[in-house]
Amino acid sequence: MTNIPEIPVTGAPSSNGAGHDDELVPLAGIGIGAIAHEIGLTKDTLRVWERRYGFPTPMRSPGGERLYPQEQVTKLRLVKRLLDAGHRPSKVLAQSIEVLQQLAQESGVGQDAPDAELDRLVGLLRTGAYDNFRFELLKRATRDGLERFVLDVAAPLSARVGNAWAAGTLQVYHEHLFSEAMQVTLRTLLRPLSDALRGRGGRPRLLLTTLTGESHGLGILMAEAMFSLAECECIGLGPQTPLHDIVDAVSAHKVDVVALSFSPAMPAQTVTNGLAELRGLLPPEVEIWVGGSSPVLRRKLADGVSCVPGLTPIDDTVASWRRATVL
Ligand code: B12
Repeated sequence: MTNIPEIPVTGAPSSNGAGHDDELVPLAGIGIGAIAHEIGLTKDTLRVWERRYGFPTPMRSPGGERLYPQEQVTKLRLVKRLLDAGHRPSKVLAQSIEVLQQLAQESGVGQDAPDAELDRLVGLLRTGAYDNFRFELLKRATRDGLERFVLDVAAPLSARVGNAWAAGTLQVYHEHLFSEAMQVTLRTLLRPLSDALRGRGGRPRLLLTTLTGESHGLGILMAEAMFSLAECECIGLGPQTPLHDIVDAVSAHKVDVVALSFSPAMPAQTVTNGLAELRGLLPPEVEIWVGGSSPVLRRKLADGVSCVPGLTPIDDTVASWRRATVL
């Protein structure tokens, strides 16, 4: 969550309630760039909503910059999640936060399926028991195996941690600690498999990463685990690879498919522009497979870009590629 700085704002009521237009009164507010980044929207979208739907209603800094108070930030965060779940801006922006919370509850937004074991893991994170948290992840992963760990723990636990952050019961640093522990666990199990696959010529050969601006890297790591289990050769570059570096790596490693992950935090336009640009730079025979919970992926994508709708369809997607390709 962003810390909201105190910035002098003109035109706000003075402490005695009289209100002086020329008086500077410190009020807390967050700038449009920071809020757009935090919520995963463009600055233009925020301005359009303000004009079209009368919300948000930012204050102004002495220099005329928009400043959003905390309660509007909280409401905007909820609005974004409802839109990601398929609600329309015209139906949500004018509603009070109480109505939106009710709507979120009715549509299951931010709600976790009951699972006492996952709740216990989130509890360890919340109370700062990191050594125990890391140990429990590794124990579960070695006991259940890579596939079950990815599907039954890593994926639903990520969603739970995100929901807890959105509900204010975990902080951003908890998310960082969670990501670190999850990455270490996944890589520990994945490494011997990747080593054994190297040099076996398993096709398709995949390059896995996220585009610049998408810092969420767990989804693509989980996808790498599943592609490796499907006996594909995987080259994982980690998150945020610039487009030209992707193109260079594709040509150097004779890559068949570029696999990318998109979270809902990445603005829709950044996703579509990035995909269109990458498609134009790659040779046509190199496929682009995208996954992750960004709502943009549910829309029609550019030609030559396919959405893999989750981790379990990976086996079928790989099998179709193998059937369609003369190896
Ligand atoms: C850990 C985490 C972080 C870490 C990331 C560290 C790291 N190294 O990855 C840090 C702390 C940096 C972070 C930062 C932010 N985060 Co964050 N984060 C998360 C969290 C908990 C998990 C992230 C993740 O990797 N998810 C991706 C995977 C695991 O989930 P998925 O997209 O649903 O994908 C699934 C499948 O589709 C599949 N898949 C994914 N990719 C691919 C690709 C292919 C090819 C295939 C086949 C399949 C596949 O695997 C997943 C498993 O089911 C999520 C919660 C969540 N529900 O995801 C929030 C979440 C994504 N973050 C969120 C936000 C708002 C942010 C911030 C903007 C604010 C903040 N929390 O500080 C910043 C800024 C990030 C930015 N601008 O890029 C929101 C986004 C909400 C929205 N609607 O915009 C979420 C959803 C939390 C929430 N509930 O509100 N975050």
